Amino acid sequence: QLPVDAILHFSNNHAKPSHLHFQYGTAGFRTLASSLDSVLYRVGLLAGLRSKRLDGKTIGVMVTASHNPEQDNGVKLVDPRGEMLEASWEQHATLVANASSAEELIHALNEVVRVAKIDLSKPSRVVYARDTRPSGPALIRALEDGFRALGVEARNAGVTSTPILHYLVKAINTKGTEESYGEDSEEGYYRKLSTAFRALVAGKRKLEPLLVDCANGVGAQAAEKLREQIGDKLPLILENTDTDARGALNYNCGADFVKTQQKLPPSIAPLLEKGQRACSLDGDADRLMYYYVDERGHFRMLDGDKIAALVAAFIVELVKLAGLDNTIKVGVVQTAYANGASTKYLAERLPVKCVPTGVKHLHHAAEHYNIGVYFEANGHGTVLFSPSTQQTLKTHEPSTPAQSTALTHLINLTELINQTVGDALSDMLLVEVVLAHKSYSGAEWDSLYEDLPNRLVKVVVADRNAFKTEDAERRLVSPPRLQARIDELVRKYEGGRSFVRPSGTEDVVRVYAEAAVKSQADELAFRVAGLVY
Ligand code: 16G
Ligand code: ZN
Repeated sequence: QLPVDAILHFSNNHAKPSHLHFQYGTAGFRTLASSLDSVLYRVGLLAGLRSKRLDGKTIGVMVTASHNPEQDNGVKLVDPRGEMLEASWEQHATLVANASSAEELIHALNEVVRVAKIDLSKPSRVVYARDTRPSGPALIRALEDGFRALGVEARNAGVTSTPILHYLVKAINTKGTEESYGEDSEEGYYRKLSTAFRALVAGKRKLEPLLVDCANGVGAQAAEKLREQIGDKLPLILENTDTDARGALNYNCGADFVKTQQKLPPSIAPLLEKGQRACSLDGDADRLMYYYVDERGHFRMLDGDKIAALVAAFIVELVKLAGLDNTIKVGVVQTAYANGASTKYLAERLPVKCVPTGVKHLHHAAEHYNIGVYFEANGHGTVLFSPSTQQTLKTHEPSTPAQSTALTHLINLTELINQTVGDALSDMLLVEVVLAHKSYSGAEWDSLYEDLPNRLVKVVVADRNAFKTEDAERRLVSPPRLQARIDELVRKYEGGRSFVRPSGTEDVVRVYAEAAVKSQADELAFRVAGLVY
């Protein structure tokens, strides 16, 4: 039986605004923070049910709106292995969030208990955290009321990054087992990453200082703690670390600003010397953008595609050096937004798969390889080593010193990389390891391939749900005949490629276009947008 009285009692303080509809989408629930109180309370209840369903395994709850403006907030559930919430539960979450009254809420919860076959007598455990948004503390209190109502054993991880929360979930659930993911504390996370990093750069030259734009978010605190532990091989200069200044979060800085504006954050511009590497985190430190200013003073962006190219090629090389290229297959997963030049570069070297937008799709596809590298162009990504591959790495007997070194590097990479989800700080250390090993400057990394000019525009339409896609979002099946007209346009452009998809996070349709020259990419994007409108 559900503790109906307790649920009703707390519900009084967390009534749902009647005019709002909530949807658990690619980013969980996300909207203006001021609309989210009832959602947080109900997510507290739901997290408890999810844990009961999984026999008391610990579920994660992260309160953040990532790269979105400071006045927004959001909430996401994390499954026991540190992964995104199982897809079927997204509907349960939406159902529970939209119950119009306290009685309807009980009804919706009972429905979830029935459909998901939940044994309410099981224990429930949750670990939760928030980013630095000023709306965070009040939303956390609403969440905690949900835990209280259901009698959840809840652990507060405080203010931390999204990837650290994912790490904690996995560490807690694997504690004391053979697959232990690490100590279940923030300190354990810093120690794990920095130990692996120091081992991977031992004997390498000291790296040039790296400027880190922390987006005035939670990444600033985490980067500071990492900096203390990674040693002197990589000097980090931390900028935009003001997490108290109102309105500063993600404002004119951060990974999303860099990717969408394709320029330096104004706060970084005066600090950056020609050729010097810099990178931007987003507001919850799960996205990463690199960049530099070239000899001619031009801004050059090294996005998720460039990171994938750098990292995948390096791992393929190590696997070969270790003498394991017949046993371990490396593959890459991208989305339709990946620059065509990156796809070409990668496909010449290893298998590449394209999947729909959203981390859950990339993550699942990457699990099908022995080593799966996935990155979205927006800078979210990681590398997954399958359990059998990790076993192979541990037990393989190298036959030469060179093989032994490569093997040790690969094992250290499994420790350096946060395999639960994209992690800006772990990815940053990964990039720096590769640059150190290859003795690459930013410009040399950049020259792996030349990006095709591209343009992304958004179009406000009457009903974005009218747009349905296939082939990993690269083609429209509805509205009817629209795809044929897009194809006809694309044919007129040299190196032309364009696709249209409904956003999963905003009430718009997005149009992407690529062409051999910039003006043509812009023109193609606007002409396709004209067809959509
Ligand atoms: C969310 C996704 C991100 C995706 C973006 C697309 C997760 C954790 N995040 O931020 O992967 O690139 O949505 O947004 O899945 P869109 O559907 O509005 O283009
Ligand atoms: Zn983020």
